[in-house]
Amino acid sequence: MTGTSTTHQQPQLWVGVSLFDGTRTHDEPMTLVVADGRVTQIVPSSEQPVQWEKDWNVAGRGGVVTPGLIDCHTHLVFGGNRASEFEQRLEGVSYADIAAQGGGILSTVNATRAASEDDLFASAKPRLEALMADGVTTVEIKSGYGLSLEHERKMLRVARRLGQELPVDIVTTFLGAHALPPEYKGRADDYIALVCDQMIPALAEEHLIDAVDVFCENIAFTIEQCERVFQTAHQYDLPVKGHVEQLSNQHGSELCARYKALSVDHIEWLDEAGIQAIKRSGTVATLLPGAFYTLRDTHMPPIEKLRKAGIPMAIATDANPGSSPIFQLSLMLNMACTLFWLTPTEALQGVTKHAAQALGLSDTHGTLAEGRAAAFCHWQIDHPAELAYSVQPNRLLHRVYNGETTS
Ligand code: DI6
Ligand code: FE
Repeated sequence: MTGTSTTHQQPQLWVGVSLFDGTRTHDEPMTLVVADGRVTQIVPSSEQPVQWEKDWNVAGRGGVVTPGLIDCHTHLVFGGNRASEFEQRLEGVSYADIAAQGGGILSTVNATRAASEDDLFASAKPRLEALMADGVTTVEIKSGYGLSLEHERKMLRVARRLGQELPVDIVTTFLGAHALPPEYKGRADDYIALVCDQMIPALAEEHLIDAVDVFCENIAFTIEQCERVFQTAHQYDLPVKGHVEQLSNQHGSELCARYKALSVDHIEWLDEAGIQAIKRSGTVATLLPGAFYTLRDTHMPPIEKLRKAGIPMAIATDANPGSSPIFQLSLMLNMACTLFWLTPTEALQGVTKHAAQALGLSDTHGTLAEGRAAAFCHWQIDHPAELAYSVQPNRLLHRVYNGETTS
């Protein structure tokens, strides 16, 4: 540095921290140097030159540093809420029954269609801020409650605007094949034709889509219909992913693997053939313990088999008004361990390195390394495992995004 520029800020130091870097927790206290929005050095604190603390700012000392957390599967933009269905479920009506009666996703579709872009922005913003206050610096947001070009566009524009107005990276996913809109009842193939022939081309042209998702399930779309959507996505050079094997095994994971999907999500009913397929395709297995918990699911995803196969496991909130009205990613760390028997390290990898991979962002996000953009969290705890161990808000001391401390 020449020292002539006034725009360069003094490097900031984070000294004597217990560092989880996205892959592992370092054995000894570490020091991070942040300059011009980047992590420029990571060294053991015992080897830190004395001069550093004399010349530069110490922004934090002690505690734990992790990469900024990544919520790689959310439906954060939606109208209304479904508290009344929560009450129905408590009276014994199942999620699938509610959906079959025109409630569930479709009741959120009605409320989302009725909402303006500003309404949707205003209701999504505090949900996003809740995630950010919990250490999240990257969030994937899906469409899928509009189910027409006009309303899917509206949702995706809101997602993009959230990323422009708040200090957080937003990745958008088009989920037109989420549910059959009422006006297409009995004409699912026609709706899929609309998704493929009109929605994806228009929304891709408007740069509103980073990836394409489907809901492959007996209450949603068939393998053949999902494959049509994937073919179209690939024509527009968009990566794909799938809500698969959530309520039954439709072999959606094998379809996803054939299309080199970034991730397969839910996967409670994933079988051996599916595991081998996603292993070959390098697809991430995304676990959504909040939906498992909310739906009182009892069919566990095949964690031990995934682990043995060496498949990267991501963890996300699935934040949505029906099956996972949960806007706290740190709670998912605890649930992943308690419900799914992940280790705290696996859980932390699931919201950092592996979540980045599930979004196709491995080169830039999810791990802390010299040269990377500074997106990390400084926590008031002694060891990274504590993040998964206790369910406790307000432990975030600093959230650093693009080198700026935002809380
Ligand atoms: N699976 C989910 O977990 C969400 N969508 C889906 O396909 C649930 C969406 C909702 O219930 O509103
Ligand atoms: Fe979902």
